[in-house]
Amino acid sequence: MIKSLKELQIILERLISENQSIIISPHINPDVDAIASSLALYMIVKKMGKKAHIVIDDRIFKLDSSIINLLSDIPEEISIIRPDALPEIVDSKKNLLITIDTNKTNLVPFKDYSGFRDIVIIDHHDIDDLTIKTDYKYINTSASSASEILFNLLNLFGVKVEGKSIISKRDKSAISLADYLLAGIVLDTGKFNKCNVNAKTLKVASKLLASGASMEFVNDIFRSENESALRVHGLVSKTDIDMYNIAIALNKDNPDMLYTVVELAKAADYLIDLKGMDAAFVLGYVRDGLIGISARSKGRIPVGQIMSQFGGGGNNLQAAAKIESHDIENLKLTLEQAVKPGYKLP
Ligand SMILES: [Mn+2]
Repeated sequence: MIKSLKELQIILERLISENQSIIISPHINPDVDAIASSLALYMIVKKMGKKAHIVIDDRIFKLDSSIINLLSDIPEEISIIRPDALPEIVDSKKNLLITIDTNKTNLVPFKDYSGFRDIVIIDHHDIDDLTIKTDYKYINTSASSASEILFNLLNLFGVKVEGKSIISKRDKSAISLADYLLAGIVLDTGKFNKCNVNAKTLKVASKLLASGASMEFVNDIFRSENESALRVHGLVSKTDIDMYNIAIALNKDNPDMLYTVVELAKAADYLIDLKGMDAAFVLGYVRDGLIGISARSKGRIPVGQIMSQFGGGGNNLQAAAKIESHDIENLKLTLEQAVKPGYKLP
């Protein structure tokens, strides 16, 4: 475990210069915090005269439109790669992997780590059994976000965040690393509404604004999030409550519509909160031929067990599964059959 940011800086300096290929991996289905902190880390590697590659894994989940927009804004000189391109890059014996905004084996796009000489984790989430095995773990659970950690790390490395250095490819407007990092903090703190906000968070936000970060840029990102919210409402409005206190939702009017896993989960979260609801299941295509199910329960209906019958997992309050299928209506019928035997009236 790495105990301080200063120690992290020293380790990064050594490992970045010792290794040939440097791979930065945010969690799969990256959010704004993961992208912003990956970009910041990219700048640190660049400052050290090396080139890094940021791996974006969109194979399982369809990325949110706000993320697609953010990624398409990033200038070409910053190497964004998909996991398929990794074997070509990780070909020497000197490869460094830095995971950011995650520490879990199931949230990075690698099956094995034998190709990496060194692995560094930079994260604000707690460790558990799924944490990637490495001595180089910097975990700061009191930081609001990976963006907050990276802002402080940029300062240690002497990388400037002010100045509109990144020119958006889409609308040619000038944006800076400060814009991205502020957006990361705003996202992870629920617009400064969550308990993970403390004086240090606000200090970083204040410095980012002083460095020229634009609230307009941040608000723009959330506008596309609002579009996503409307899609979630659309799903919720098409819910069947055929069975007593069990909600099953899918988009019957437009069954082929693609959703992100986050959207399915948000719809399920909304439904389980309804009064008297015991379980909620939301079905939607996450890509062509792959249907996601997000399941929630108040405890009486073992959704974890039910989702494991579909090859998924989770616990008995929150669970999910992904099923290869082109027939969502039929999957709903199978799900109804699976739900019924587990249901006991109070
Ligand atoms: Mn985060």
